Amino acid sequence: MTKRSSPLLSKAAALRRLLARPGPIVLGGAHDGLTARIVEEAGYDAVWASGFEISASYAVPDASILTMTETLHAAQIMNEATSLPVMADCDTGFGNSINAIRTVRAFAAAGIASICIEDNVFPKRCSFYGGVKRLLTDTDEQVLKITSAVDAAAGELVIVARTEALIAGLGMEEALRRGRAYADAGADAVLIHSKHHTMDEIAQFAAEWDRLTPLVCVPTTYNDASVDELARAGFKMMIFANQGMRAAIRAAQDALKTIRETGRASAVEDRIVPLAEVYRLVNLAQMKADEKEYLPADAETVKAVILAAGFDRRLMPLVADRPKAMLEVKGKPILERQVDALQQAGVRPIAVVRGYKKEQITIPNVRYYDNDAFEESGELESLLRAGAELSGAVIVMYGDILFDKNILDRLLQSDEDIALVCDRSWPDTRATREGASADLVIETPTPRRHHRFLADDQPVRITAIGQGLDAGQATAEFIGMAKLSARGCQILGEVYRELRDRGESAPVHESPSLRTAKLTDLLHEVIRRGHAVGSVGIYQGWLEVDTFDDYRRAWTEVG
Ligand code: SPV
Ligand code: MG
Repeated sequence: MTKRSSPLLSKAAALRRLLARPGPIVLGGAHDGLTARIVEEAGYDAVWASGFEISASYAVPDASILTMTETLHAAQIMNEATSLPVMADCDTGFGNSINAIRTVRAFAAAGIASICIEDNVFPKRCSFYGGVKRLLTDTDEQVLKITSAVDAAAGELVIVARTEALIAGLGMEEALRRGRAYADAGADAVLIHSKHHTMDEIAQFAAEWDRLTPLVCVPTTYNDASVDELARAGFKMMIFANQGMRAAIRAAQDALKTIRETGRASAVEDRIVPLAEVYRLVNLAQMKADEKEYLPADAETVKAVILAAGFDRRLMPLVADRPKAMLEVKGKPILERQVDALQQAGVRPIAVVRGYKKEQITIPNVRYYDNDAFEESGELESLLRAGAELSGAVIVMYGDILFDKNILDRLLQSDEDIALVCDRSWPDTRATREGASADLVIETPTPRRHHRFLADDQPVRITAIGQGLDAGQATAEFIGMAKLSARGCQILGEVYRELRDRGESAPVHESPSLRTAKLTDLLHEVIRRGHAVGSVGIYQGWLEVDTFDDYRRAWTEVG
């Protein structure tokens, strides 16, 4: 079974643990499932669901243009794609305190570990945009907003309060005043944002910080500052907010431009990941394992060909006006019963090869093929008429058999390329069948007698088939129902062509010529050439309508 471990800790609790442990917590910016996974693989401690990146992925500015639900959806996708805690950039909290409360509840319900709320007024403007008006929410109101978020989080979701005082040019004192007020309101961490090109500004803030609340920074403009330097300066969390996306933009621009210019994709082959890398990142292997475990083994579609062309003198005058397959058993023709059983088992399309009294076969929803030369040809010739169906998996059955549904299910489960349903009651019942023609088989290993209801514990193969086999040596009787895989169809085709090339009038096993040959004659030749023919063993549960006696039995046995 494929094991999936579910974490014992919530992601919020996991992030709280990281906060309690010594050392820095390094976050990588992401905007979707794939980038969140890349952040995780690169060894970060947590994912920053960046408002800047998410907005850019919609090709819109980072300016409160996206809604709370759009941001939540993006954060959820990231959260599902990574085992790391996700800290979601919630800008202003999407409005006032009332909006912030709903935001906290929605993100907590989605299993997001943390949200960050900043003191820009709604609608916010990205901290780095020049020439835009910068207004911060009044400190008292922002304190109430942080309090509302902390109360709604109830000690679970981690609330990060961010001040833009330095970005807005309000000075260090105002930044510290705001930071302290948010810490005192219960924020789990305080983010001090800066657009200076060195870390001096935030280092000064950290040096003057006089609360226990941990500090967070975003080294985008002061990109020379290292994690170690920032940690030494007093920062607990560093957010590398957008470098992944900026790298991807450059790579995509470059590759697409080069392909357009050169006219061929091979020009960029050395700078793009192979497809297999994408398969790995999306965990295709897991999907394949799940398919094996959780999809039915016979999910491949299986077709059917029913051979119903022949005329059987033994049933005259019952078959004077209709082919045998249209004989009714309790008001329903044999063929219709077969089609029903196949359809119920999901087998489709179903093809019927008609011949004798073909106009009498009028069952809907089946495909018809005709063997008008049914009088002078054999079953094999009829099967060939439906040659168009002999690709992929296909059930081949005689049009005069009635069978229990579970027999068809057993056959569908077989993974042999060629599998025949064989009735192992033959050795027990042959004494009562004296004189009746039967397609006998010899199987190996010899099936154990008196274990009739047990499935074979190893593949049983057929080593001989035919009506002329020694009845005492035969281990079972072929019931006229077989399954071919795509490879099985190929094998039959190859052997048939070999026989045809030998000359159509040469005898084939028990038949005087290829044209009059039966399916079992071809199967004999297949076995003789060393191909495996599997046996799906059953014990009774079917009957063939060849004689009046058979027909009478059908009436008593069929429900
Ligand atoms: C973001 O990534 O959206 C941030 C960080 O808020 S910054 O863009 O640096 O403001
Ligand atoms: Mg942002």
